Amino acid sequence: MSQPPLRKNKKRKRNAAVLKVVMIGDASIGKTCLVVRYMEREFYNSQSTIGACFVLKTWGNHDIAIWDTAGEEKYAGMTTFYYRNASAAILAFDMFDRTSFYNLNQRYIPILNDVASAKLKVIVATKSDLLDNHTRKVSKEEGIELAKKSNPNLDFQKHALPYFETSAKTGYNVDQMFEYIFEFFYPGGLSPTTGEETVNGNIRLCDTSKPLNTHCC
Ligand SMILES: Nc1nc2c(ncn2[C@@H]2O[C@H](COP(=O)(O)OP(=O)(O)OP(=O)(O)O)[C@@H](O)[C@H]2O)c(=O)[nH]1
Ligand SMILES: [Mg+2]
Repeated sequence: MSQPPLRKNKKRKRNAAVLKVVMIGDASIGKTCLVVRYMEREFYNSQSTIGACFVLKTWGNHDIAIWDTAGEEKYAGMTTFYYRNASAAILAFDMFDRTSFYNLNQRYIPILNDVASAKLKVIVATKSDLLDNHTRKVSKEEGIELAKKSNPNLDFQKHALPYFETSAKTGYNVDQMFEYIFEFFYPGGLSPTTGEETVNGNIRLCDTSKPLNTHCC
């Protein structure tokens, strides 16, 4: 009896992630909540990250690794390991915590520049939902200035300024921030190319709703 013809597998092969994005900033400023909001469309009180967590985002035909590093001081030695080979960095601070902004400039950016030649550094202010009842400690102008200073070779005629004010709680500007990065590296990345199926999914190798010691690196 003749065999039925093999059906062509329409699923594309998963490639090794070629783009690495690292999230950097002080503890409790909301890095993990940003990733959770983007990947899972949810907001919940996450636990402090241990070391670093990794998620894989599929953007069109591209796999993008997002590394969410721990901000707690005790992990400072190990987290810089995760900066290596990063193409882009999300440098986040809490707009109600001046020290977290100061530390980007004084601590994280110099280390990042030492270990990786990230082409894009996105400055991200977090917790904008609190603006109604709290006084911000870092102005928008200061954030913009740092974004300009951190990306001296960026063509601002071609690209929007890499500065975002965000809220993981409401979702404000979260998609825009991540997708600015993906579009920067893969313009039109979500358009189907060569008739191939366009996939938009994710793999998460860290569950922040559970004790993290067995999930994080
Ligand atoms: N109001 C408000 N609170 C937020 C927001 N994002 C985070 N938080 C709060 O800040 C806490 C810390 O957020 P995380 O995302 O765990 O902070 P982190 O920067 O990942 O901290 P580490 O993992 O220790 O480096 C959360 O549990 C929330 O209570 C936000 O957009 N709005
Ligand atoms: Mg975290």
